[in-house]
Amino acid sequence: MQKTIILLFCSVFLGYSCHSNKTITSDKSATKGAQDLYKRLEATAGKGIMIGHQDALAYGLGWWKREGMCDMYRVSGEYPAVYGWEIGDIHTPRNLDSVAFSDMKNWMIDIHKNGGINAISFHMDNPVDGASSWDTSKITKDILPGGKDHQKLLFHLDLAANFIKSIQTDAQAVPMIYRPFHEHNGNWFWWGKGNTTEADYIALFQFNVDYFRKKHNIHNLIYAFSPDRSRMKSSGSRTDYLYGYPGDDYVDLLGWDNYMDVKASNNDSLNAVGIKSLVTGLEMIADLAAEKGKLCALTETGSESIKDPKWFTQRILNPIKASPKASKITYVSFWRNARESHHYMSYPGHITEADFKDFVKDPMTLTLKDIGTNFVK
Ligand code: BMA
Repeated sequence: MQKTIILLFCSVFLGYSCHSNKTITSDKSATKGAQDLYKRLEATAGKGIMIGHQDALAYGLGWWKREGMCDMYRVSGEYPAVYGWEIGDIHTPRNLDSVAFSDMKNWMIDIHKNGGINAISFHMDNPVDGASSWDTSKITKDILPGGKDHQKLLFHLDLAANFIKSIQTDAQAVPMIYRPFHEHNGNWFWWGKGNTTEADYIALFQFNVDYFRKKHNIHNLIYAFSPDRSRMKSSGSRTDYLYGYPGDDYVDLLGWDNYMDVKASNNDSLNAVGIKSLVTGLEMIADLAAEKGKLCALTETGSESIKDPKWFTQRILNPIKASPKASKITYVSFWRNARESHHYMSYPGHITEADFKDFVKDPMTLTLKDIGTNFVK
């Protein structure tokens, strides 16, 4: 039986609709589209995990911008359910990875029309001197309200807001996930720990949300918070996870970036420590999300160039499936397929091809076909 049919059956007869009573609580003016998207994500929690991929339609190994092309599709015959997009360099025609914003906009609209889900991340340049988001100058205080460079923050936020508002179908704003200032517990971005105080980080996140809502009247976003595993002393620690948490009125989805980079002991080829750390962290986040009435997801993951042929089933899927709590995450999103030395999704000819097909075939994983339609009719 197709997974789609199972989900439809479940939604009608097994009370998905009960689960779906949850709504976005952070924004009383959330659009119906945003509420519906929230409910769709919520409805699958514990029953299926949507597969996501960054820049899935923009490029992959050996190709750039070809209609209908997508590495996940080339390997498995299925498209992702969740599509990650990056809006860093929003003040130029192309993002920091050379994807034209005009193309991104068209893809986002097309994805929405086909029932897929868009998720934006934002490697915002250092607004003060125009250097990249990896510039670690201590500038956060200066760009907050009252700071000497506040206008420079507004410049980037206005551009981001206008881009988001331009993504419409039938004159309605397309609902999407927005994940700003991610991995803030690491020290590699200007908004990261050590480069800004926790209080200023929180003020920045909150300012962004308030500015979008009040100044730009944007109410179609599901806001995601996403610390990085590598800078948590213990992946199961709530205190570590909640460093910089802006509050329940500013967050709808508890995310987590985990690149499975816990060091394995010499003779542990599967890296049981890394797997345990993944599951422990997801269980903690799922509990927290349930208490707060929020969604949860593995917002970024992958293993650079994927050296283990069974990585997708052995290191991600099976460990998550074995934990009813960790299985509550709504999606797992793999980072971009830039080149052989920097890719996180399988592609034709890669050692993970057979395993990735199994990963996609598993009843637990959900693709575009399971949640929407498909690009190839
Ligand atoms: C990083 C790398 C970079 C990229 C950035 C933003 O993790 O993939 O090459 O520019 O994300 O997408």
